[in-house]
Amino acid sequence: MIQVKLLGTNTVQNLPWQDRPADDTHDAPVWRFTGNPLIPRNPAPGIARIFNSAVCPYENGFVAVFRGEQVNGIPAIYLGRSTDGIAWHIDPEKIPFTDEHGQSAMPVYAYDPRLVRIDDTFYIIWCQDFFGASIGMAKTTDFKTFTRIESPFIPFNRNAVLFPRKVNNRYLLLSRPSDSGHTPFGDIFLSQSPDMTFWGMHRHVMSRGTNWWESVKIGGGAAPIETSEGWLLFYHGVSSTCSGYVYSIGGAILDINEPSKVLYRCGNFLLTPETWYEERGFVPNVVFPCATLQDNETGRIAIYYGAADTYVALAFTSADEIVAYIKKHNELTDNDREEGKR
Ligand code: BMA
Repeated sequence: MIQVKLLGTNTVQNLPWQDRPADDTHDAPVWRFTGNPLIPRNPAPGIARIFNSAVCPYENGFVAVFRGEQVNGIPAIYLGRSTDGIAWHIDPEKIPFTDEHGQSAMPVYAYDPRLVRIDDTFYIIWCQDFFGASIGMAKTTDFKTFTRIESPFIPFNRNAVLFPRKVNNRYLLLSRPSDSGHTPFGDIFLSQSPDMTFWGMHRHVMSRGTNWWESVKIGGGAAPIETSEGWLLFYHGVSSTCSGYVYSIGGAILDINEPSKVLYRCGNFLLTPETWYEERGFVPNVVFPCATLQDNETGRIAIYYGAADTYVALAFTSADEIVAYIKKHNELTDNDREEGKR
């Protein structure tokens, strides 16, 4: 098997981990944490469910930005802290976003947050109302003050994910332009910025797949992981069935210097709903990756994903195994390979 090096600076030695069970019969080398789901329903006053949430190493432990579905049905973002990445303390107050003058600047609603560290700044990226669904962003260095920064896009766009470092001296953001409803289409695009304010030089990265499990739409998941083989991307792929959409986790590897070029894309899903907490919930049959933790030394990767729009769950893989699996089942289309500029 190839030896894959994890190269990112956000390496963490104490990431949560379990070895793959010896009797695991799944085709893809991704296995679930036996303690799933991590957070029960009604985890704090006023919050009915927490799911589709992101984590980062911070100080000696971990922080999370949680999508908390409030009891009035409106999603908001809450802060969590953990020493082991498994047991979480959730702040019962919403994250207090402010503008650059320190005045309160709370989004009307906010969902599917990602949390990405670039140098010493942590960026929170989420979906919000901007006269239609679009992307909200904020930054913090201390998890006490959270300052909003400009929205990168006009509506409609959902599902934005930052790269953990600049490439060619530009910040990179993956997103999925969409519509105002349940969006029966969607590809992943890349946008670039010199300053995290002005976004442009848009490139197409990947189209929804020819394989059925990702044939309706796809969207970025966890922040791409820098490896010796390219940027390892866990994303979500959606198929349409008689009883609604099914969300699975897919994997691809993007060119390290030109990430709009896909080098490998796995024709098989890596994880698809099959446990009770993925099949049963507010929206059944959803696994929705939002973050990873990884350790450069061991190549271990912990994937945090939302389950059934109700729970946060955890799965594991290793850099060597997952890259080998993606390469073995590689199925690229012509537009995956191209720079994505027309
Ligand atoms: C998407 C987003 C996600 C959600 C998924 C399944 O459009 O709204 O937050 O997990 O649908 O309901």
